[in-house]
Amino acid sequence: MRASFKGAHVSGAERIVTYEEIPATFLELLRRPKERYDEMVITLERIDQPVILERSLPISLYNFQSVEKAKKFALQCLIDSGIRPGIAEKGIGLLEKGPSPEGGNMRGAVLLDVETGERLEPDQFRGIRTVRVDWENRSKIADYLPRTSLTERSLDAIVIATKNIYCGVIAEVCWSDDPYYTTGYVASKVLGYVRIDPLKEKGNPKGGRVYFISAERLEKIKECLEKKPVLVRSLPL
Ligand code: PML
Repeated sequence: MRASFKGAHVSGAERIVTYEEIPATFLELLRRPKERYDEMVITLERIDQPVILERSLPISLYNFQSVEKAKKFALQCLIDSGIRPGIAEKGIGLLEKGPSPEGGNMRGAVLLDVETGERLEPDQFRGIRTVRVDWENRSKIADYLPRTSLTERSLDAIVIATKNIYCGVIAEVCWSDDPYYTTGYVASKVLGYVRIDPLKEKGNPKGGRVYFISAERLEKIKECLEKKPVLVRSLPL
C-alpha cells in the first residue's frame, strides 16, 4: 500500500498473507495512514513459497540524553560491525542532509560500497527497496508490543533489517523521515538490531536507510532484497 498527499509520500506498508487473509488485510491497510492523503494504491501480487527465517535479529535498546550522543553511539555500532569510520560517517551524513541528490528523502535505501564509500544504487532518487518481507504471524507478534517499548513501526523495521542481513547487507543505519519519530537503529549480523533514541530532533523531516554492502555482491543483494519472499517466524524475546 502506498498513500500520498499532493504527490508526496505519506504512508506505505506491505504484507505477505494467505489467500483467506486478503480481505482483512485490505481493510487494515486502508486504515493505516494516520495523516491526510488524497491517493492510495494497493497492489496485490501472488508470490512463490517464501523462505522462512526462524527468528528476527536480536534486539537491544539504548536511550541517550542528546541526538549528538546517540549519533556517536550509532557511528560506533557501525564501526563495531566492520564498517570503516569514514564510510560509516558518510552513511550517517547522507541521512542527515537527505540522501537524494536534491537533499530530499528517498523511498528506498542508499547502497554504500564498504570499500570505497561510493553509492551503488542505480537510481539515487528512488534507491533500493526491501520488499516481499513480513512476519509469518503478524498479529501474534503484535500481541507482544504492550510488554515492550516496540511500536508497529519497529515491527516493520525489524523484519526489513532481518531480511537485509539475510540478503548479505553488512550493516544498516536507519531513522524515520516521520518528523515526530526519533528512534532509529543500526543493524548488523554482529550486533543484531540496535534501537537508538533519539537519532534526530523532533520536527526534523529528514531520514531514510543506508545499507553498507560489498560492491561485488551488488547484483545478488539487489535481487534478494527486491525479489525473494521472506517470512520471519518469531521475535527473539
Ligand atoms: C524502531 O522503533 O525500532 C525504529 C523504527 C525506525 C522506522 C523507520 C521507518 O520509518 O521506516
